[in-house]
Amino acid sequence: MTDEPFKMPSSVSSEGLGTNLLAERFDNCLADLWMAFQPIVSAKEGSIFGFEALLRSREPSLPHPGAVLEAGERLGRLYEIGRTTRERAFQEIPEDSSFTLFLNLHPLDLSDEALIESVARRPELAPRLVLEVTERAALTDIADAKARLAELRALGCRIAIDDLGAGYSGLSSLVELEPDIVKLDMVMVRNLHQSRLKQRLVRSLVEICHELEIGVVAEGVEVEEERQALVESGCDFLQGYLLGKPRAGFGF
Ligand code: G
Ligand code: MN
Repeated sequence: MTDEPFKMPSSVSSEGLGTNLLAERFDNCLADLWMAFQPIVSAKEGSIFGFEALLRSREPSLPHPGAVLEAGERLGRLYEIGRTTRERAFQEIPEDSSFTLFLNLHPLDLSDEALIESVARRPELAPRLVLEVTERAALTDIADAKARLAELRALGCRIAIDDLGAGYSGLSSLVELEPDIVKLDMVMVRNLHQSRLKQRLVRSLVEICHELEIGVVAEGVEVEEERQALVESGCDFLQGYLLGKPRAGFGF
């Protein structure tokens, strides 16, 4: 017996893999990754407000975004994920459109000079960007995180708190980041119509956000009853399989 924690088989987790092999798989993944886009609609009208860009991997050993991020972290190559996904998403956005593009940031991306540069190079795009941050890795660990966010804001980007209510993104992030938008995690959305407590919480949160001029997006909306309860709670925007699954391009 050892005190070693249980390790997933290497086909599932990158843990325990040789660095060279992992690097090879990571290279393949980056060379071949694609972006899915999921619609975010206005709660009242159902019209498209924007799309969230979501990383998708074709590398079988790194099948989902979590695995890709974990590999990037282990290899010290996390920046490359952000750089590649931004490049792909910016390439794809049609110039004759005006929707908002939501992009996920890893907190470490904030210390990457290339992030600010990539936004500064596309001044016409910056006001259409919402950068989503979570507290998965505490932002307080990143030197100058707030200064970087301020720079991005000065370029015209908006900032969203992702996964609010999920545990790793708490109310303190509201105070800390003063976001333009909050994204309510799907744990708060799931079966909202069946929980008076959730309804009360969502309603209060929406009220506070509106007082602070923060827009509220509800994530992971799957059924009509949830949609209805969210509209009644005053949510501004909806995202989830009910409204549209993530897929290639900006179809709806
Ligand atoms: O952490 P973040 O909120 O960025 O992750 C969004 C993830 O949630 C994406 O991987 C997306 O595929 C997934 N997703 C989007 N809509 C739904 C939904 O309605 N239900 C579920 N279960 N997952 C969803
Ligand atoms: Mn997100």
